[in-house]
Amino acid sequence: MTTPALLPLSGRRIPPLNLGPPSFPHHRATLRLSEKFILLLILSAFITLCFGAFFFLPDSSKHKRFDLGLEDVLIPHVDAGKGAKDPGVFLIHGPDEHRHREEEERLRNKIRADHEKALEEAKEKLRKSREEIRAEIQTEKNKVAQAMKTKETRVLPPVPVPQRVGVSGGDPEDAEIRKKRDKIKEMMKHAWDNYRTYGWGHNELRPIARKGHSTNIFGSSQMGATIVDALDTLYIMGLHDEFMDGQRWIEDNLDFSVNSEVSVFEVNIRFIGGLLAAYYLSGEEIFKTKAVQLAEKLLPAFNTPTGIPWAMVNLKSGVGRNWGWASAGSSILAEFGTLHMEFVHLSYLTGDLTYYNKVMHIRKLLQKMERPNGLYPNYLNPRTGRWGQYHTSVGGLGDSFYEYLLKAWLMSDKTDHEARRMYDDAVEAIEKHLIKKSRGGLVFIGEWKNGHLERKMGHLACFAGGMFALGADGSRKDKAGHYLELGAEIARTCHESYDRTALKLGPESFKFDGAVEAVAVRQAEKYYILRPEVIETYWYLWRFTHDPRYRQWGWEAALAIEKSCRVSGGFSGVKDVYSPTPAHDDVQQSFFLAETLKYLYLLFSGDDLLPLDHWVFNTEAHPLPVLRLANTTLSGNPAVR
Ligand code: DMJ
Repeated sequence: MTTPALLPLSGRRIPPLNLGPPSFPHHRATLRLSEKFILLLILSAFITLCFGAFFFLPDSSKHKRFDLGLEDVLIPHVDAGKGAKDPGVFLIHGPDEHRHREEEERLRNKIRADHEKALEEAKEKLRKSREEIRAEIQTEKNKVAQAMKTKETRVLPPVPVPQRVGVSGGDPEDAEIRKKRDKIKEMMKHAWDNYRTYGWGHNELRPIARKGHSTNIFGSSQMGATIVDALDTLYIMGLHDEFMDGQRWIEDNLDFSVNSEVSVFEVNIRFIGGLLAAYYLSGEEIFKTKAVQLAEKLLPAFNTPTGIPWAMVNLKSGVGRNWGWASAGSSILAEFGTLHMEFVHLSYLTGDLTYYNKVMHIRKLLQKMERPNGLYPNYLNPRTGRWGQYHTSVGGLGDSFYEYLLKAWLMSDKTDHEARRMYDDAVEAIEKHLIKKSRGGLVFIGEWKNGHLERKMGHLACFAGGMFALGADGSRKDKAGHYLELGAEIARTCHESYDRTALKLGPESFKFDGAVEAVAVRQAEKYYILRPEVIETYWYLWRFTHDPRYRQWGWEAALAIEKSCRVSGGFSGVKDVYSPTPAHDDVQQSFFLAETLKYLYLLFSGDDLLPLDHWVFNTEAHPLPVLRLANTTLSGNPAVR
């Protein structure tokens, strides 16, 4: 719709050249109509004059170059026969002269015909009534508006959408379990409703100050991170009004043309992952459209000498850079290595292989690199393609890179053997060099730093229990039992890290040093910020073993969160899990709704809700369907096969 806003609001007014829409004041439309007529008359008179003048010009054929084609003009002729050497001279000789005359005549006739046609069209226009002209102009305007809209909203090819298996339900038969699941749903309502009331549209919520909150990972703008992150949890919980509310906000407000520098990794796992999951669960096209729009904004991050993306990118300018704290200007393994699942889905849905090629390029590059002890260092310089500091971790900075190798294989319906091979190699190296048993018999994953093993494990690394269990099936030398057992050991250790605190919530990081086992030592490592990893591992272990201890441990964690993190304005992290009186950090992280509460809900649901042979969860717990490409292609379109 053309709006009066298109006219300058101040300064010199530009006289309107075309007819306004019917909603414009009538006198203005009438004025423009008359002007249009005058304009048309002048235009047709001018055309007549120009073409008439053409016939009064002297016969230009004498100048020989009149009717040279574009090619002739641009490509100099060299007359080898006469030995002419100057390529800058255009010459036409006897035998060609006749052909050129004919050509000239043909061109004249064409100009004459065009001229007559133009005159006819002008006359035709003048015969039309004002209404007809007005209607024609409006049609033209609509066409332009439509074309602009189409350009903004890229038309995506129709692709066979994978079956939406188990997107709802999972009602437990046991009344006790049902009660627990209802409690988790109530916690989700509490988190969402308060965000809705106090933080709507902001990235996150300050539940005590009761206002919006954000961090640098989301840049300077408010992009409703909690809304996007929470959508699929709301959906599977059957909170449809809340889901619709979120969908409406996304339709009306989620805009990525903002001058804001965001984390490529975080935006990918939370926003693109969240939007894709919401699309696959609900079938609502808007989520797919927004995911693709956002992905396009992330692509400039890959413009580095190696194709290893920058950690951050400005969504408007496309300028990228790395975190100032990262070793030697490096990109981070867990960041550039955690794009694969979402990018493969983007290629599938758009038919555009750009996304797939970007992540495959990263994989190829990593494969070529030498790895100390078979381990992947956490830092890689995107300019030189060399490793930064030799620090390897299955927790922060490394974690989800390993997770995505396994999940790339699962998501490909177990056909991406290369990914599986890389995962198996990596896990073997991790087991050999990083996994140890404490004196008290707790299995933990340490970190390789500066040439030695740090006997420290982060809360983030606790996700690996679930990963080992998930990767058990299909492991080398039929070691499924071994990996399931390893997953269970990690779950036990992480449970201990919770159980040995006053609040029964796990610290950010814990040590295995002498008498100290699974306990944080430094004050700065004692916080719990509503993280999901331990509960995530309980859920995977529950799905694979149905050992009731995992539901028991999950319930303990839920009660501890309810007791120490719940405040009247939502849920907050705590600063010290060893202090019996919780000091709140006043942040309700978006991943609490995306992951922690989702995994808890799934833990108390039947296995038919989001079955693992149909869905693969991204690292932010957003379920993406397995792509069974037997009848189609990665680009989603069978014709591209
Ligand atoms: C989440 O955003 C993701 O799980 C990510 O992979 C790392 N950790 C946070 C939550 O702890």
